[in-house]
Amino acid sequence: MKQLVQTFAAVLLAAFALMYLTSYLNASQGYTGGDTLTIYNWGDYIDPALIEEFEKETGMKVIYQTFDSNEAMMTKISQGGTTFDVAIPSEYAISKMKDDNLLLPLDPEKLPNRKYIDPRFLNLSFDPDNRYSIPYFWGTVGIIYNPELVGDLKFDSWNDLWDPSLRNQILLVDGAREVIGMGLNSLGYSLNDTDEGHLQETLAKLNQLTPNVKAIVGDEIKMLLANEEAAVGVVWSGDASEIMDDNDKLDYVVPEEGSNLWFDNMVIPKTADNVKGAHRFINFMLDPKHAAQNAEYVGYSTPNAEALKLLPEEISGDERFYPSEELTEKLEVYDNLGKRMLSHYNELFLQFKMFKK
Ligand code: SPD
Repeated sequence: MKQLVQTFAAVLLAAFALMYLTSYLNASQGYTGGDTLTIYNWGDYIDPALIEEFEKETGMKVIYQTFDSNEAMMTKISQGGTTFDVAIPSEYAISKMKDDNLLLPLDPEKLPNRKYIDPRFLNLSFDPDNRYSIPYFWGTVGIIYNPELVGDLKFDSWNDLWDPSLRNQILLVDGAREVIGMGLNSLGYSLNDTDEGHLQETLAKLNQLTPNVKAIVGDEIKMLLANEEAAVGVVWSGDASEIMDDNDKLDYVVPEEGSNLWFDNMVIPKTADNVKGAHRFINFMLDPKHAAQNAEYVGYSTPNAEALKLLPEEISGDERFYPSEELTEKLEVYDNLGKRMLSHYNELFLQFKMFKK
């Protein structure tokens, strides 16, 4: 009998140890169960207080992971093995993820707060009817600069970046589409150009920019520019707005040759485990109060019409970050160029980075 009790106790102990190990491994690898929700977002792209509020309101535990490019995010999701319940890709990535069958359709019944989104940001070509995606933030790519450090340059042209007076003064956002796109625009080409001659010409022109490029950086670009460690940056508009909050000497401009208009949207990847929780989170973020709080915290532009009304006029009325439809119509949205061409853009960007070293 004693031996039976001992065996039973040992089995029980082993079962508990296994349960503990499984839940530890699941959490560390992003696997989720019914009461956990794994979110995969860009770095610095949410007010952490909203995550806490969501957890309190729903009793769910949020596992939050970040990426720094659409390419890295798509690779991770397509490899499988890690479960993400909500992700926040940009438009061309959404189109590619749809093609690659990596997304689940959204259930509109579970997203009543979708009604607050400005119709201008719905039914866009990368996801007609918003079957798979709901707007999160939007913006442009442009130039932030310190007028005290750049002489007469106004950066109404991308070509101003090549001015010899800017030696070692420019920080570039670490994004293949952004840097190649800026090079293409500076030559008068579309930022979706796939002509090999134009792309090689762009690479050669970007290589000529290297004496002016101090560094190609991720989210730390904000701190470096706010601290005036460089005079100029090529950045996403929301980052510019956040930098200018810390240093109001700086200004942001979208050059006249054109630039990128982008949209980051919430999606539910195919590998989601907690689809109900994912809808709950998306609907929570669409609540105007939460969307306004988030926009104010991260500095990016909200597509939520009701949230916009809750923001201070100095934010919502700033045309640099809330440009009119008339202005945005002149900008280009990145197309899904297909797997081969997207890899080619990445290769060219890598060659530019190697040339810079
Ligand atoms: N730090 C958050 C950055 C998010 C920027 N998303 C812009 C994507 C443009 N393709």
